[in-house]
Amino acid sequence: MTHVQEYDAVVIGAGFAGIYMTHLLSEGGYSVRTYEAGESVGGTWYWNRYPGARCDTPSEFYSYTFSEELYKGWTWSSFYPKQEEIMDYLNYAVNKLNIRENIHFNTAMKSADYNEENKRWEIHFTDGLKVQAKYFIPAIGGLNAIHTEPHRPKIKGLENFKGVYQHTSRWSPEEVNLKGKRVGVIGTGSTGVQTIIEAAKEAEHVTVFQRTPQYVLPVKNPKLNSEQMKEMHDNFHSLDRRVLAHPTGMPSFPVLRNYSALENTPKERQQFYEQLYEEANGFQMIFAYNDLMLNEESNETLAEFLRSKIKETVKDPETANELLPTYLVAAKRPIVAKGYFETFNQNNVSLVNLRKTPFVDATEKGLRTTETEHELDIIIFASGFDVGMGPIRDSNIRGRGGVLLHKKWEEGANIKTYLGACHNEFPNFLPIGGTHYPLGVNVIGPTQVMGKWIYDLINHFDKHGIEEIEPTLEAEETWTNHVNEIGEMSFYSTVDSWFNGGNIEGKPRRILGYAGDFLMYQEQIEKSLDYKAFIHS
Ligand code: N01
Repeated sequence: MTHVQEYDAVVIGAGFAGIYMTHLLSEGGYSVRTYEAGESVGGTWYWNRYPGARCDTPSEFYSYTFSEELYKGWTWSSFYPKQEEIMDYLNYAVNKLNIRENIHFNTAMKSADYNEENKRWEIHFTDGLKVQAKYFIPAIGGLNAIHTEPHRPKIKGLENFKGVYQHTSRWSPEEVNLKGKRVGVIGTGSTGVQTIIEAAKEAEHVTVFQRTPQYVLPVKNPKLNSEQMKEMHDNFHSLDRRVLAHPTGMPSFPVLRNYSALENTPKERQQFYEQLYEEANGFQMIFAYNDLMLNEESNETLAEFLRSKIKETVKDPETANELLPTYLVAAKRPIVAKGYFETFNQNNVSLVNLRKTPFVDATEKGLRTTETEHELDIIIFASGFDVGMGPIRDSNIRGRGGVLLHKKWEEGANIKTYLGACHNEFPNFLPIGGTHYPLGVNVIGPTQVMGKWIYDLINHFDKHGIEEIEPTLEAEETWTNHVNEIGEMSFYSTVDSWFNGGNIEGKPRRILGYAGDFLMYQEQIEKSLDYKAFIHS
């Protein structure tokens, strides 16, 4: 009989969450093995290597804050770090935390089964490897296109296209050079917008295929000088407190006017929005007043301002018109970018409104819409993800009685979790960073809060010699109802997006994350610390 290696914990994925879990468990004396499908650490930042990939959370807070030494040992070069720099940072973190040895690369998970007899998880990998662990901790994120297929519009005859096509989440820079090429970009979310700006600089022509127009918040990206970096390091002592006290975990964006947008006259508002637009400080605009995310009428004042800026920027009125969003600002994930609308003034950029002229099929030469054939050398799918459900479905996770998690979730129609971190009938299964995690919050905050929560939970029950833990059905129901109620009340339910499954045709429309802010989320976590929600044996 072949020997099956057993660990206290197996972590899947070596992105921000996986690295943090690996560190906590290994420092706590647990045997932990982490399996990563890619050849490097980085997680989403490893896979999404598309042109222009950059983070829109300030680097000051897009960093681990649990270790002073780790924080102060790193220097960011700019306010908003590029994909390559985040990769360097995570490689630095793994080395500094001395956990590289725990990570097994180029190993993708295929399935995981809970064995009720020996109370261990059996995790299977695509290369035939099988391991066992008491705790199974997927850290694969919700926006994942590695443990599932990336989401692409179904375009008839794509196989006939003689050019190159790639999804941004599986980008290989070695294979695609946009210079001098005719490029089609499908999708105008955060990824599409960043890609379009870069492609417009070097492609012969960029055709933007847009389904829904977007608000884009302007940003400058100043370099960080040594004094600013020193100040960041010097302020470390208060960093965690500041992050935890901010509704989105980004304390550099305070509410600027602590009253309703409707309390200012239109002229006052206009002046204020103009000033903020000029300052171009990314997410700051949605914190201009304290009710922009709460009151539709207030939100509409900002929406109207942003639309006026699109009309002012884009010279061709017809194109400008096609680019105007109509829903509430930040009801879809806000986009932060520099110079997006300006690209439409370039001769080499054109816009296709897929609502008016949808795809018919792909041809040898490009993409055909109901209007015309667009000849292309490269098609870029910046069309997003089957968030939450995709990676869960294709990870084939079986709990008690061999029940598949995605079947229990009725393919997305009946998603249930407790705090997004555990599931009834799935003992010792503790995913971090996926379904029912906070939406609209700097992901590093909840990752650290929940990483610590998972570690403390394991530690607590282990100390008491407990073999199996899982939340009660009631705890799962209560949390899920809370998530759904808040989701329904929030702006996130007012327009189709990956927040609610509406980005994918036929996908059940369910809020996929926690729509309360970071403070509300932490309150819920606090309440759970008596562990009364758990059944154990
Ligand atoms: O994905 P998306 P993303 N036919 O789902 C369109 C994070 N992120 O990869 O709006 C035609 O947002 C779709 O259209 P519509 C961030 O959290 C962060 O861009 O659904 N079009 C949309 O335009 C972000 O929110 C950073 O109507 C179709 C686009 O494809 C998340 O990742 C950078 C279509 C998909 O947009 C996901 O962003 C990048 C179809 N059938 C990403 N299906 C930063 O930190 C979809 N689309 C800066």
